[in-house]
Amino acid sequence: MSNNTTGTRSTRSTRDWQEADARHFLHPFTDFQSLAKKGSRIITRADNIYLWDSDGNKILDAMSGLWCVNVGYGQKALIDAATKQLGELPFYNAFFQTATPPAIELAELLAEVSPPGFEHVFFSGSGSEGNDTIVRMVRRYWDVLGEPGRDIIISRHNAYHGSTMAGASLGGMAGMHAQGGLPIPGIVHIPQPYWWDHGRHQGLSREQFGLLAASWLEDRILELGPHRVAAFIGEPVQGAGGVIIPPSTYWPEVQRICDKYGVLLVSDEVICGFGRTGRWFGSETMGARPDLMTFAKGVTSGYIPLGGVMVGDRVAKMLIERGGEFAHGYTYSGHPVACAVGLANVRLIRDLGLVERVRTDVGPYLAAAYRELASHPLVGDAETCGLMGALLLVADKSGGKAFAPELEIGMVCRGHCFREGLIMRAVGDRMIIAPPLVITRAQIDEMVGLIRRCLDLTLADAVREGWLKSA
Ligand code: PXG
Repeated sequence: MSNNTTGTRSTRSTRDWQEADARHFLHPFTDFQSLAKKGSRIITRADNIYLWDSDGNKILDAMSGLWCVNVGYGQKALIDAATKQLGELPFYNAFFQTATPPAIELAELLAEVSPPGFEHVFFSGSGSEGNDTIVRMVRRYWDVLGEPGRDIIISRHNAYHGSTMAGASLGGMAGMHAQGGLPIPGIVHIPQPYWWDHGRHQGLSREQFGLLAASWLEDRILELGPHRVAAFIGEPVQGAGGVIIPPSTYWPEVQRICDKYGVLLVSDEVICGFGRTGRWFGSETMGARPDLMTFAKGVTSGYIPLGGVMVGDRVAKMLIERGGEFAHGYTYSGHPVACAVGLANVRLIRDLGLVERVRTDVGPYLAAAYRELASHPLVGDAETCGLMGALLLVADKSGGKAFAPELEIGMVCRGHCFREGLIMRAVGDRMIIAPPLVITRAQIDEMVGLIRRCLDLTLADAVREGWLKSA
């Protein structure tokens, strides 16, 4: 037990927080021992797009917390909704012929903002749980239809679908599969639609490559036998994988292939949902019409945990009319406080016109800034989709050669960001952002100024250390 359990927030020093943290708190996706040596940065408060740490440093949060704080920090409508609901009814379940007003009203509102054909929602507590629901629901659908052997779900390498057994199995992260005997049976992976790695060297245009990458889905369906393939799942834009924006030809072709073989199409909207790409859902931006959509994060702007699945008519009709009891659910399915916050959040996104703003104003403004960043000597490729952006760092701009992996150039750049008061993630050599949707043009200028400064500092390191390669 800690010897300082009585300390109040204001009286504990950063050092004290770090020591207690290292003693007791096992962080997600973390090398515990190495974090204990370095010490965590303690984040104590936030407002709009900024965070403050326990030493009083102000930080521009270009990652929206973890891809979730779409409306920015400190929104009174969300705080009030939570407070009011906590007082009125902090919890009741939805299992035994009961429901609560916030869960019903949020379900109603989600059906309204979703594309046509989505009238039903199944709530979970997170994106990972939402994808567990996807696996259960997809297989149940084919069971009810009398095709129980149709149980394989196709996903992609370098996808991220969560960290539960099913989520991590659907995901295509080799490091996760290596721990704990994953993937679970019945989940297979095809290569991702990443032009830079898989299409550029073959001399294909991005559009040509998009069709090729989609054809890998058809190849796999035919290899397995269409009667065995239940569903295909993908993120419209891969987030955790490094903001991999597929060519415009990819998703329409994936849609055509799924239609051809009757395979269910699942769009994991955990990151892309709720305005991130400039439409309510990323699949709308990408030109796909999924049967199921996983959501989480942006549904409450991360103020409180909530996730779920939007269930399209094809699946809903089968489960409702012919399925009997669906033996699946969570204590917190339709949690009233989470749903009250979700309701306030989705209304706020709508009232502030944030989705439209991303599509027609701040999204294009960020895209223009990134076109300029593309000329930086370290940047091989710069792309955005709505308010997601990626910069690929290269050792030789003219030939696009990569840095030696052991240099961990992304982490070098991230270190500069950390010191300069900017949160930008590194995924390998891709530097990625996904700022709150409320960010203004002036704040985008500020953010891009910081990004440029961190790139300059990284370039100076690379020159000094002789890491750059010539063409
Ligand atoms: N699907 C997608 C597309 C996600 O991005 C999940 C599912 C799982 O959601 P929960 O709520 O169970 O975490 C996610 C989560 C990263 C990072 O490193 C990304 C996520 C989570 C943690 C880290 O970018 N995305």
